[in-house]
Amino acid sequence: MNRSKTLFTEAKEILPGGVNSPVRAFSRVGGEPVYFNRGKGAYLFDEDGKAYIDYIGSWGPMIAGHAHPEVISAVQQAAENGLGFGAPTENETTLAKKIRQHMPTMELMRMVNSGTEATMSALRVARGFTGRDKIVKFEGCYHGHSDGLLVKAGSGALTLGEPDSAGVPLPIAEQTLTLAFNDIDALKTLFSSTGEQIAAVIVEPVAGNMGMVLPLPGFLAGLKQICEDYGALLIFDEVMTGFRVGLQGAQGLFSIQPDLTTLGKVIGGGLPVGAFGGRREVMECVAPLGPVYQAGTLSGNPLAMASGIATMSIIEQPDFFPDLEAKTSDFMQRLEVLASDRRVPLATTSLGGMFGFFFSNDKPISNFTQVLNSNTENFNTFFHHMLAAGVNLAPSPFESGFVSGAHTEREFSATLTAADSAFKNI
Ligand code: KE4
Repeated sequence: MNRSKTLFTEAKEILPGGVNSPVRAFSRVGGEPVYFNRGKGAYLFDEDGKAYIDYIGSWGPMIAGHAHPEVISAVQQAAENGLGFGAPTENETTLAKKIRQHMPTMELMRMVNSGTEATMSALRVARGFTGRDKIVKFEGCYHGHSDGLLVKAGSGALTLGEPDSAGVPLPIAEQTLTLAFNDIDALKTLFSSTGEQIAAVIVEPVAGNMGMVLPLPGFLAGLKQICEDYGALLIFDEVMTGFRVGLQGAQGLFSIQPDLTTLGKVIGGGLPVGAFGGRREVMECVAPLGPVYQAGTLSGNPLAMASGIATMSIIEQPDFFPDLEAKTSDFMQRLEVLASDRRVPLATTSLGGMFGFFFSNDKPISNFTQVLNSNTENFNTFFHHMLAAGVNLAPSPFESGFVSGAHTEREFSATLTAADSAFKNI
């Protein structure tokens, strides 16, 4: 009995590709998605009752583990008081204060409902504050699906951007310039010719959407300096890394103070929350204080705030991140040893509760070109072997993996046993 197959066939008749977000359709890895109907701790359970050790965690939010009792209880209590009032509530301030306690660069911030809304709004604020139109992003970094960010490099890195999706008007794409991640010289060259027109540089401080790629030493500091030199704003898109790579995010790990930060995922604990914020003088541009308009019916929703506050309270426990960092790093090191013993080239990375791996001889992988040269066929073979063994990995080589507070040695050793068997098939 494969109830997932039946459900997917039914879904494809009414949802594009049968999904509400493309990566879930298994287009990168082939085959068909598994339908889950329950999660608990480190596990998801499919429609036929099969258990999977989960390393997607709803793409990052489930850092406390699925259905954590404290999070569920907080959401239940909030729900009993109603689902939304369309008016300010105390918990919006409470969550904002929790965020700022760990990310003091977010002096003023606004809640939204997704990472896309957060980055789209941050770009508008940067343009409104600087009066400039151009934006710089990096190849392989993903910042959600707003028009100005679905852009790829033009024919030459210094030329105007081209749409990376149908439906994005060329004039909008041309305002976004795309460079190679970790190439600070290319950024200096671009700014020397165009710097006065650039409103902001947006970057995933640790790239998580081309697989996981760390910044090279000096890259982030170089971004910060160049932005300062030319009066552009530095936007850290920490939708994925925020409260995932550490309690202070990537900005704390790398001691960089961005002008604006965008957040999502963990701060909602699984419910729809995003946030953008930063320097007070910049954020005072935002309506109703200033001329940059931004709004949202469900922004600051009581259930989402309750879920975010409960999740933050769990990860603020003194031993949460030291334990998460240690077990995730140990997991990746053991995976790399197993691959090496089986003569399978594998490069792994981890920071906090975030990890990535590439089937590649390159070590480290530091840019999108190297990512594209990794062996995606090996990834697909590995992915399907692991899924059959009850291990749920991201269905794409260009994603990252996530460990929760609920993952224990029991899960890691079962995962590594399955991985060793998979490596024998590669
Ligand atoms: P959302 O609009 O999906 O909440 O956030 C967009 C976003 C912005 N910035 C970064 C760094 C992100 O990683 C994301 C979304 N991440 C993807 C995972 N690669 C979400 C999964 C999906 O698209 O279904």
